[in-house]
Parts: sequence; C-alpha cells; structure tokens
Amino acid sequence: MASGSAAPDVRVVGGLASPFVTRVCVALRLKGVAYEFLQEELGKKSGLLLASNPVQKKMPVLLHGGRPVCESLVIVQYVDEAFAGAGRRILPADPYDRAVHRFWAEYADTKVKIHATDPHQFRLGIECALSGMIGGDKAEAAEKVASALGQLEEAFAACSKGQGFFAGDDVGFLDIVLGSYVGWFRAAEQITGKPVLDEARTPRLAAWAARFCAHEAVGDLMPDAGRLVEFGEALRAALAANAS
Ligand SMILES: N[C@@H](CCC(=O)N[C@@H](CS)C(=O)NCC(=O)O)C(=O)O
Repeated sequence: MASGSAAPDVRVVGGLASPFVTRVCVALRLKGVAYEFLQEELGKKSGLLLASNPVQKKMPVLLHGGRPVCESLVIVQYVDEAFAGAGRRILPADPYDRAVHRFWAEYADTKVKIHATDPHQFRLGIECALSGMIGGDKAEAAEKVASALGQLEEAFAACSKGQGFFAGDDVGFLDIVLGSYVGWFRAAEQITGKPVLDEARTPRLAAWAARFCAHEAVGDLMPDAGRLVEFGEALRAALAANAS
C-alpha cells in the first residue's frame, strides 16, 4: 500500500475505447470500488503504462496501492478476490461453474477479438470483428466469428439457466468478458451494415447485449459505436504518423 502517498488506492491506466479496459471499470463498479482513471493519449504509451506493464506494454493496468496488475482477465479476477467483501461476487461460487465460465471467457477472447492497433489492418479487423484471421479472407473470417458466436449462444443458454445473464440474474465474469466487445460489434455493424449479433442466428445474445449495456454497472462505460468508428480512424492516423 502506498501509505502517506496522495495517490488514490485504485487507479486504472487505459483508454475508454478499449474493450479490455471496459472490463476492469465494470468490475470495479460492480464491486463499488472507487478508482481514478488515468487516460492514455491516443496512439502513445505513457511512462506509467510502460513502467507498470513492461512485458506487454498494453492497457489496461490496474494499480492497487501502487502495485500493478496486468491482463484484463487477470485483473477482473483480482478485483473479485481483492475486494471480496464488497459488492456481489464476479466469478461463480462453485468451482465447476468457475471453470466453465473461465473456459468460455478464454474461448471468447480467442475467437471473437477486435484488432484495432495495426493501422493497416484496423478496417479489416473491425469489418469482420474477427479473430486471428487478419490478412485472410474477410467472408471466411466473418463466418468464423459468426460460428463462435453461435457456440456462445449455446453457452449462454446453458450458463444462464433461463435468466438474463451468463452469471444468472446479474452480471458476472463471462458477461463482462463478452459484453466488453458489444460497443465494437455495434461499430462493426455501422461500417458493414451487417449485424454481428444476429437476431435470427443468436437471438439470446442479441437480447443479452442490450440488457448488459443497460446495466447500472455498464451504462456510460460502453463506448458509443459512432465514436468508436471515429476513434478507429483517428487511431489509424496517429499510429501511421508515429510510424513515419
Ligand atoms: N490480452 C490483453 C489485451 C490488451 C490489449 O490488447 N490492449 C490494447 C488496447 S485495446 C493495447 O494496449 N494495445 C497496445 C499494443 O498492442 O501495443 C488484455 O486482455 O488485457
């Protein structure tokens, strides 16, 4: 703990357009933990970010009592444990359920990922909301994402047991992980005119996404799709300028 320091106990280093950063802020809100948000400048990395996450040099970083925690899934789980006495629990109480939710979180992050940091590939990334298929065939990539979302539709049915969220009656770990992408899904929809969460193909997830965004712990933390599209263009330009 940074006793005697003026710095608040909990700080988040990141940018509000990052789905990974959204996760951390939603987790802290669910726990009712106050935090200071340290906004990174577009296309640059602050000294604090580089010093706090020297291995990956990526946001988000959570600073708790001055100690850094990196990787959004690690951070969300850390928040659940470090503030166990506050708010509702984020990970399921049952070890088997926890394992299932972690499995699907890992699946979502592997298969349904938005790549926005490469200036040359950003548009392709957002158009397909794709995973690991950058540089490949767009239609094939979009189909792979659609297929992964189909799997997650089934996972939702199994995990939610007829309730509104993966975690049941309220937002939990898997809701935060997949839900953080919803702003980017909507941005992709604006660009392509095609739904990512298709009401015909993934009706449960389409309804869940609206419910997630309307949740009191999410609300204004979910970036507006139009602003994400603008952000993507500005990021491309900033990265290209930095590269030249
Ligand atoms: N697996 C990481 C991904 C974090 C990540 O990719 N962050 C992006 C912003 S959305 C970043 O900092 N990119 C900078 C870079 O790739 O150099 C997590 O879940 O925290």
